[in-house]
Amino acid sequence: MFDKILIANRGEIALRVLRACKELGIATVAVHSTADADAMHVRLADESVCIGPPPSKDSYLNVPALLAACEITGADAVHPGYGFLSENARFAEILADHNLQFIGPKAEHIRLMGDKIEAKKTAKRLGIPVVPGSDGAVVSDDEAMAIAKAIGFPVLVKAAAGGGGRGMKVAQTPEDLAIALSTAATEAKSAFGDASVYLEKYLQKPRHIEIQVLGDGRGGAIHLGERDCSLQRRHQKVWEEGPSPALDAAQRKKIGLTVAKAMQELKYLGVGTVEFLYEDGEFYFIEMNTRIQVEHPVTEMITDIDLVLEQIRIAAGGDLPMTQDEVAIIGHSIECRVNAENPVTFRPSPGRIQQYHPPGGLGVRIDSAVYQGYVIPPYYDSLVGKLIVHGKTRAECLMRLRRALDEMVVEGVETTLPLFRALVREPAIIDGDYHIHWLEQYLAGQAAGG
Ligand code: MV4
Repeated sequence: MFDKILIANRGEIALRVLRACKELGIATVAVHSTADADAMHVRLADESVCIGPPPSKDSYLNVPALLAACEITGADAVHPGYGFLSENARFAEILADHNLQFIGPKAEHIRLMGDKIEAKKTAKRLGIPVVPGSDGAVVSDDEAMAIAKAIGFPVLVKAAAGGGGRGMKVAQTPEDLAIALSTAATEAKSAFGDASVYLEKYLQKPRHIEIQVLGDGRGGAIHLGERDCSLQRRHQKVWEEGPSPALDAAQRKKIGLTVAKAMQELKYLGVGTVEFLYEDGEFYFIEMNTRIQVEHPVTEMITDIDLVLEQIRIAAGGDLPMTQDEVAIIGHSIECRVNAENPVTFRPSPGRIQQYHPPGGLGVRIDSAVYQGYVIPPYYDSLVGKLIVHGKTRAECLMRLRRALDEMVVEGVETTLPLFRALVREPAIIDGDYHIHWLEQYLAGQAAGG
């Protein structure tokens, strides 16, 4: 096992990793920008190192500064959290070159899944269902038209180097296709330096369902059920829950075992998430994330597995914590991402938290690094904290969420709490009857006075 882990992140995930390290008896090193000197992860870590000025590129993304921090503290492993350097294959390789263990997947798998075309080809080869479309990059308008006509309009043009919704263009009809191809390629070239695009059938009202996996890197891999992340705004997830209200146990088992088998064949190491669009009873692979995700607590609550702790154990060469047969999905969990933003305009609202009262009680969890008097800096994401609830059933979970939201107090900055208090009373949410466009349509209706 590692002796000392450097946590190359900030905010709630830095604290989350720190807690797992404490439980494993591993010493911790926090790193921070000058803007984060008063942060909770800095206070709770055994040691801390200032790695640069506020902009992320000069601090949390500053690889030489991180290597120097490892050197001076004698850390033997680095946990990247999510975002920042968590899916940077080169960073994983540089750490290895310095005899430091990257707590994450093999660099080759990070790189493979970062290329959306290669990821999709790999998924298909491993027996995972994919969206009908081009087999790789499209090279000409004529080729694209032939494929589009074969799969049927509308089609979606996606950037190979994209992901998370960047560089996508819908072509509703054959007349739209040439423009969709050229704008997607131009945008992809300027955003990612790679103009390659590929084509997919456009799914109109799917759900976003993702399968959590855990692999030992030696051919052992299990799935831990799914999370439904359909409620999002501008590709930012707002509410995540598990199990998905759309699936039954047989569907869960079928897609879960397909994904687990694929990860066994890949010899995947660590935690990962295989993302699908789900429509009319069918799953369609879109991407794989090779990191711990923001919404991982939903899975922790329904499986009683500490994903961050297992991630660390596995990075140190440990075995999987259980067999697939021993994984049980218990009850229901919902996570709300509470952001320091105006609940209507979503404009960021950094500043001092004047009053803070987190909710508590049975089945209520808060993953947050804020405290009363803390000043949310303007330089980073606006997550105040995640409210995660668990119940025996979805109905109990919703009841508990309503109660917890009513208890929670965050004053001094604007937050998205009022949005969640409205959502838990919406019939479509209560019924679990929503899709990836539901929230934006709901917000448009609210803005129109509906
Ligand atoms: C799609 C799609 C419809 N059809 N692919 C957006 C982010 C990226 N991960 C994939 N995305 C989509 N891919 C096909 N073939 C619709 C989306 C999409 C979306 C997906 C998941 C969650 C929210 C979304 C919001 C808009 C579009």
